[in-house]
Amino acid sequence: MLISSADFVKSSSIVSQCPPPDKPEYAFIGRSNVGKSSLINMITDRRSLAKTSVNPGKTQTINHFLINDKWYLVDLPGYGYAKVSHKIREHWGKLITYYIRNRSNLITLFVLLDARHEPIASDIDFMNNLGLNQVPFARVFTKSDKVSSSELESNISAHDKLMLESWETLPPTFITSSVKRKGREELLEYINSTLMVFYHH
Ligand SMILES: Nc1nc2c(ncn2[C@@H]2O[C@H](COP(=O)(O)OP(=O)(O)O)[C@@H](O)[C@H]2O)c(=O)[nH]1
Ligand SMILES: [Mg+2]
Repeated sequence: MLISSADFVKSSSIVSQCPPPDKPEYAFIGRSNVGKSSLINMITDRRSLAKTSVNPGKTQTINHFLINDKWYLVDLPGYGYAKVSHKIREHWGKLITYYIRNRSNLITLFVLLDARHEPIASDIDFMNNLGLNQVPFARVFTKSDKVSSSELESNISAHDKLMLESWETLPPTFITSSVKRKGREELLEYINSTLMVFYHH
């Protein structure tokens, strides 16, 4: 899929401020610093569409970008940043829970996971919860340029093993590097194929 336009639409601090759910939407979520904004810039081929964070974990807004005048790409606030207060964390939880349960046009939630790390319990819990709430999601292992292929393989298989404790099948999985531009085509192909399903219903 070619990206002919990518425009910032708005930042919303509550779900009711989000643009009307009239176009298919793909959202990116993950811990602060996992590489969300970099991935959004890499996918859209815009150097600074999404701001790469200066204050990790501090921005608690939902940012909408309109791609090709046809679908939304959404940068969700990051979680798990140690320096934020309990209050901000609680606000994040409520905002995200409300967003993923109520955003009727959400096609796929991409859960970003740092390829350098072994599974983190809160990420696994988060994905298990998506399952309970029937939110379609995919995994994206980021920063793959920072690990050897054997480390990558072992981290991903540790993830798979944990997920298979509660799932019969694994979600769609992507391996990316915003620095090496890896995984771009695969992600865009996936988005394109699900867009077609949306427009044929
Ligand atoms: N080596 C490498 N660094 C990355 C990659 N993606 C992001 N980063 C770096 O990781 C840091 C956090 O990235 P950012 O996109 O702001 O993360 P966010 O908080 O999830 O939006 C920045 O210093 C980025 O330059 C990647 O694929 N490879
Ligand atoms: Mg960011």
